[in-house]
Amino acid sequence: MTTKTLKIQGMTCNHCVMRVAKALKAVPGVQDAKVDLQKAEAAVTYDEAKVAPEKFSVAVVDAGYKVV
Ligand SMILES: [Cu+2]
Repeated sequence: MTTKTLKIQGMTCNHCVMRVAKALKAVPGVQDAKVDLQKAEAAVTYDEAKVAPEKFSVAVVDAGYKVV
């Protein structure tokens, strides 16, 4: 397992946090996603054999936010 931290742009409340966390956790190979509103960050724990981190930005954009 590997953990990668993403900088997320556009989150304004806990609802956004939930949306981003849900989107990231829905990516196959992702085990956990911890999203921090204050830091505007998401820590994604994933199986590097199953998923490439590029997929994370796609999931975040699909949820309506941006990875910076
Ligand atoms: Cu929000």
